[in-house]
Amino acid sequence: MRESAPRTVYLKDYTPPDYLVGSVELTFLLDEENTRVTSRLRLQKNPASANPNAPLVLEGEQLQLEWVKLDGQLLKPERYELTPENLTIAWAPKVEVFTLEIETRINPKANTALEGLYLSKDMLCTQCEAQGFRKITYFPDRPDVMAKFTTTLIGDKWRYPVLLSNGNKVASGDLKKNRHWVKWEDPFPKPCYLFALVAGRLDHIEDVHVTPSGREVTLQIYVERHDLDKCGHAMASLKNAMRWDEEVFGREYDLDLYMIVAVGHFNMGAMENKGLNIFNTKYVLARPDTATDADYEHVEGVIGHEYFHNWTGNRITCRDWFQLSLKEGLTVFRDQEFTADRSSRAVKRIEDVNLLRTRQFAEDAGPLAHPVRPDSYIEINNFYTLTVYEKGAEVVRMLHTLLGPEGFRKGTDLYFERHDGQAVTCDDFVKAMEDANGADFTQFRRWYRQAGTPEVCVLSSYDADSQTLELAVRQSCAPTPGQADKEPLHIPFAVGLIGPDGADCPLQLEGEPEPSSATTRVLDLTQPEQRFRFVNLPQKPVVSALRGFSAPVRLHHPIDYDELAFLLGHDSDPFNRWDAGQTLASRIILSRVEQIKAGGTPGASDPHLVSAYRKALSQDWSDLSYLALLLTLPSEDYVSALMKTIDPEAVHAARQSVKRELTEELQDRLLELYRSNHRDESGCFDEGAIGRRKLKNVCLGFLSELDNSAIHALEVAQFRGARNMTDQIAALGCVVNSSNPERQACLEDFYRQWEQEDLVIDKWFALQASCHRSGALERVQGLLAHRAFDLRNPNRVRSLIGAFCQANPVNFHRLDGSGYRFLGDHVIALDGINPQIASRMVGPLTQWRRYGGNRQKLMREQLQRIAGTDGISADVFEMATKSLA
Ligand code: B3K
Ligand code: ZN
Repeated sequence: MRESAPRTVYLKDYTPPDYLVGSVELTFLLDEENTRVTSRLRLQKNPASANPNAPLVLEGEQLQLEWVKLDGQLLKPERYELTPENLTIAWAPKVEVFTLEIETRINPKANTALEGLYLSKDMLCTQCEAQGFRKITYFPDRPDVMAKFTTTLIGDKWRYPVLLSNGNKVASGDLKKNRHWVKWEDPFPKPCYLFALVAGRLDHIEDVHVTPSGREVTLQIYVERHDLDKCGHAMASLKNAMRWDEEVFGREYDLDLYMIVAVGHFNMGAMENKGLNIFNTKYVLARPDTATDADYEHVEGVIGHEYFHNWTGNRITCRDWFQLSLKEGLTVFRDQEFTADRSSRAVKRIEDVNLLRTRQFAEDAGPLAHPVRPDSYIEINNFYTLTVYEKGAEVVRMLHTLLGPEGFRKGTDLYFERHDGQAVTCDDFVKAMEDANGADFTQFRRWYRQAGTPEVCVLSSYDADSQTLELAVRQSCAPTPGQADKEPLHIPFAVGLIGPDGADCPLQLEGEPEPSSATTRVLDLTQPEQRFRFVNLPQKPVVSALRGFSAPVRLHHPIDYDELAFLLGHDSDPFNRWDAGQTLASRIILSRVEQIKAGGTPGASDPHLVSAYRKALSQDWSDLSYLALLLTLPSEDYVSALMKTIDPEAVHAARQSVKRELTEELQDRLLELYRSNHRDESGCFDEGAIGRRKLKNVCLGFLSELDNSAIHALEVAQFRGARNMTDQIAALGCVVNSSNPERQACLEDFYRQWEQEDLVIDKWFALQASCHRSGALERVQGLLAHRAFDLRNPNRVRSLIGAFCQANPVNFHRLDGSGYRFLGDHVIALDGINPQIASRMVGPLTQWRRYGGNRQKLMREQLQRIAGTDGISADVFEMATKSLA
């Protein structure tokens, strides 16, 4: 056990900082194992501090303190107190402004947690959000202390020819012993979590962007030499993102230089450090033969996301870490809109909602449920969650829906004008939206403080005599940990009515003089129960509820198979059209689950689904990516989420059997579509070529269910002939998940072909880890010993251990508990290396309540074992104990 439970931090305890930092000058004498950091802080008392006699408390962890000087005078050790977490000077000068100088030493090579200053291969780099700066030097490490940073980097010319930090390069020079120095100055005050440095042997590509006001911005992307030919897409993405933010939000960039550095060892996707973004290579590098279409899209999305943070995060930052969604929810909303504008809006919306409904809803329904603005945390790194990011973005999206695009833009304009240069709260953001529009979001604010997914039930009744349709809508929300009683929320509920001819009906609510021009109406749900009566409807319409997924709620809308098929055929709302198909397929898979559990042999294939598919397959579609989604069966995770108690084997078997039957019925058409869309357009990334690849590969996925020699040959031909990664990996996936006799040969060839490309080898691991054939655990265990596997590289850990535990439910949840034990072992092993990554891996175990008795017991056993491990980190401790509570 840990010796003592780690400390919990509460939002209600927030107080303003006692001291402010005007400026800080940092000097780094860089060395892999012994870096010397000197800092010179200009400090002053904060007039807003509640305590005029407060001691000066700085945060610092795992630092070796050399000396401290106050206003130039060396401090004797009795003048300060040093603990493993703080440097405290009880008696700070009473003068207005004073100077504190500190020297510390750190060992980047020993830093396997990848937080603070660390080594990625031969490159030195930093990650400071949320609280990594305290592993570099003693500092008031909180986001509401914003300071001007000047940074001088000194290093060996051969090892560290490139020396980068935030802002503008202002001076450089040579030193004795083959060393050199570079000085950087960032004119914008920033919290220390946005500090960054990079030193290493790097190459770069360069371009220029001219902002509307005429500022010429130099854009640079730094990578290892070997990757220089994989940066073009990232650069194009950056330029697109800059233009988009200028046009859509009226925001332009504010420095003369914007740098991105790609590193191979990174705990998450990327980091928005001011002027010097540091990225996981996964979200920078892309070449048609090494990256899939999905990778291309993610690169553009993440480049956009980090760029957009320059205004939503950096210029205006968070007052405290409870406000994390202020920057993350808003920035995710912005990157979603960017991608929607750049590609297919409907497809983007479906992908985002899919993620939200399968993963965020599970988080919101589990033991770790928390509000978008949490009330407390033990380890803030555990709160970079789907709730803070994705649900946070949905909350911003609802404001956009309620205010309309112009009203929303007025709100963001006011927000930027009012709070530029400040550290603020989610409430300040909502206030700006209200003030700019004369709106009242008092009730809406509950979305920030109330956890859990609301349930919305809709009942409709049509009265032919009065030609009216009444909607009775009820909302509720189940209790979540620490929140027993829930209040009703302000839910924007978008509905449309579709007539028997398939066209949208004019919408006129009782009491309105005439129908509105729009055929989608956003109803304001504010009460536990409300009724809405639509008039002037000569024929009974079908209700299309929650169009565009206008709120992050679980919808209950009793509607029969025929109506679902009708919506799938006619709904003018592309999200709801797709969703009708998903609901239809889920119901059929779920009834198959019941048959399987009852020991019965599955009945004949379901006529509703077959005819719906046949219809979709026979139509002409302009957006083939959309058609590909329409044809994709709901995932096992999605179907599981609809069950009271999850039975992973039955879900897997049921979904597979439905897929196989559909294929048997429709194989000719699937093959025809496959053939007509299978062309070599490897270097093309227009919507057309991407759509053709997506559709073709969905068809191949169905066809591979036939598992016969003709299809095996087709798979292998695509695999061997592919000149782009989308086609190659899709074919390999089919090969590996079938009984194709060339399975092993293809896997070996793929490895040999891509041995030098880390990101492609990650795909090779992930593909095998998520293979649903039996024996996956043994194969994963074998791969742990592979020479390319490394527990210290987060991308590798995610691609093997993460993929097995999160993307292979039927194997992970093996009834003997061996999957759970495997995860327990690796969480414990990883915790000693990198607590953030270990903590992320705990996720699947936290869902134990959703499974049957024996699985529950086995999962709990692992959580107990993890929580009881000697010296376990606060990160993992919080996840394990909260999910057991
Ligand atoms: N702000 C960073 C996330 C930092 C995570 C720290 N554990 C990336 C992003 O959301 O843009
Ligand atoms: Zn972000």
